[in-house]
Amino acid sequence: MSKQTISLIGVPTDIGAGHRGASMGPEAMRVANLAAKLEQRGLQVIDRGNLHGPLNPWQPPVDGYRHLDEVVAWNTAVYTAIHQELQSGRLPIMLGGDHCLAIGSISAVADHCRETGKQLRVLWLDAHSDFNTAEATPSGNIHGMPVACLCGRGPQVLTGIGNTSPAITPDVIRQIGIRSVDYGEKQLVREANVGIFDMRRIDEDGMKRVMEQALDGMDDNTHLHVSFDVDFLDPSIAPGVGTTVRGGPGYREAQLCMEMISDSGRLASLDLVELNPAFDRRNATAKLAVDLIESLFGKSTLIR
Ligand code: 6HN
Ligand code: MN
Ligand code: MN
Ligand code: MN
Repeated sequence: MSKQTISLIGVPTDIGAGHRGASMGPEAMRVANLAAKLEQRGLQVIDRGNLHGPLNPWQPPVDGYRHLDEVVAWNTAVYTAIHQELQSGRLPIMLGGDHCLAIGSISAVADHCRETGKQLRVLWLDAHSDFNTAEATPSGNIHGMPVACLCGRGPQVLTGIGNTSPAITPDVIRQIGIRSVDYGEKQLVREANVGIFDMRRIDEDGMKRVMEQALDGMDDNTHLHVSFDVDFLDPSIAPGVGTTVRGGPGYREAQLCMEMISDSGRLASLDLVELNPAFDRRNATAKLAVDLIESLFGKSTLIR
């Protein structure tokens, strides 16, 4: 079997976020040596450099959306880049950037799955459900809306990115680590019937049982996409994010989560988003993200 080729795509923007700084995420991941660490795992890595898009004008929301035009521009670029990497047979890692960029990446993954007859599964690792709409959002920040947009609830300029709208149906999603859902958003995720394994569930059943269920039903034909929002992790180990929520998975739980995804053998694309070096300490959160991504690609801590 030929070596798996991974492509890194930097998307240096905080256009959908409520704090500035996630635009520095891609470079922090490079400084933390992501490419070399993956190469040490026997993978071939191509760094495609950074995508380009509009600067952050830092304006208030208009009709419930902040920076909608700029969010569309960035996501259109993400869609094209990710779709091309997938068509070329590579495994794309999108280095965000804030989580609004998952609209572009997952729209590309979903189109690719339709083109190749693959079954899609999306694991959404996050403290938040990211299922807000213009009516439900407390902030207007579009990084709180990508899952809703992907499921067809949002402005046409975002739900229409890619070849099919909506890009996905809620039944392909499994959300892990959820502990902050806004009032109106709760109603929306219930209506859409999104598969949510919240922190209460992880407390009660443990990460092992939760991951078994989240990965259940996949087979050789499954394309597994992981959308990893760094605020999934407990802030005590991952301070480098703008939207920390206490009570997240610790180091061992996060490792187990990544190792079980790796063991599934189905990982085919990844977003690493919301890393914010302006909030970090000595790049510790970027280093932790690299460590966890190594586990996603098979660096096991098991002695067997
Ligand atoms: N993220 N639910 C909040 C909002 O403003 O809609 C926070 C969203 C955070 C989004 O971390 O990707
Ligand atoms: Mn998120
Ligand atoms: Mn296509
Ligand atoms: Mn989040």
